Amino acid sequence: MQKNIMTLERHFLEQQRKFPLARGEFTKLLTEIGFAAKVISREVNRAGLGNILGDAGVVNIQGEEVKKLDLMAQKMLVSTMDHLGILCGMASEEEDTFIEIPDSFPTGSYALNMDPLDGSSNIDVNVSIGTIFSIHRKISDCPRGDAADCLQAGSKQVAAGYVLYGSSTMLIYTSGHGVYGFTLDPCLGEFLLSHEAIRIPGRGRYYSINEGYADRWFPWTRNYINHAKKPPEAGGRGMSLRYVGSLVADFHRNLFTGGIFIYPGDTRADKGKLRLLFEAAPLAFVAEQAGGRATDGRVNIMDIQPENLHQRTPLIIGSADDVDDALRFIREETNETSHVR
Ligand code: AHM
Ligand code: MG
Repeated sequence: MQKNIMTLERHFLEQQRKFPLARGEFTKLLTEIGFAAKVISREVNRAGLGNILGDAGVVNIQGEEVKKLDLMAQKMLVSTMDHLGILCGMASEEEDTFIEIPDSFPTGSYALNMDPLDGSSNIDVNVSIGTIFSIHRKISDCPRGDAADCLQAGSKQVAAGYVLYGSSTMLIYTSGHGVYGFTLDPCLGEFLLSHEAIRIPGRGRYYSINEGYADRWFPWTRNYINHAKKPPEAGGRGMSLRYVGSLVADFHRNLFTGGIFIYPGDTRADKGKLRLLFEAAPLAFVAEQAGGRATDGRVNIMDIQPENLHQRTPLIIGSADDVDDALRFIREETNETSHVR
């Protein structure tokens, strides 16, 4: 029998005792995210049996087809979080503007940013997808919150993490005191602590990038990737390629095995595709807390002050030494040109 079973809720309560500034509402907030994740996990697991695969028939602010499961996850998170009296509002990859708390519910002192279901292209084909979340303290003077509460730099996050719906469902989070991982026990229906003080190796075996876009890459990307895959005897790093196409899954693998994930700016989109608030900043917080790094090629992701909710950013994230290698190639190029972003 498994010893010392540590549920998500018990873990948060114990953390709350260790860090006296933590308040009960923060524990409640994270526990409720865990609850929403369990419901989303159940729906994702049985998606092929119900009528919930496929497009929802709408296009989001990014101009992308929204899937039925995207909408289900968005509704589940909003309806789980909006009535707690802990949030002053939310922002989501699936919603154009700041999500207000309905007048009938009290508001609180935190704001939630989320990508309800990341990895849209994999939703209908039973490949790993995820939910990404990030929590900030309310900073606006507006009694019921406004977009400024969600528009904060990554360094101001009080907690962030993701849920991976993979061969098992895992919740990984940090509140600035290390990175913890929980695995969903499908029989108990509870997230149980399975990984403590997660550290990303300083260097990794894998590089993750969409090589299908190589024709649009700036030279530094091509030069770095050539270096990453060239065998050590030829002066390279001899790394292998792994690319799922779900950021959460690619990041999660590299977190444990070491490696680097790159979604660069290129000649078609100089800021790439990924969103600063909903994808890059939360994972940057996790990466840094695990001893890794995250940059847009010029500055740390955590230091970027967002200007709009759906702002995109190039993302280079993973093992510290691998990210430093990539930065070296960027610096070599920026000495000659200035189109890194
Ligand atoms: P999504 O939020 O619409 O799912 O888009 C984000 C996803 C990431 O999970 C993944 O890293 C990336 O898009 C893959 O994009 P591409 O197919 O261009 O490689
Ligand atoms: Mg996404």
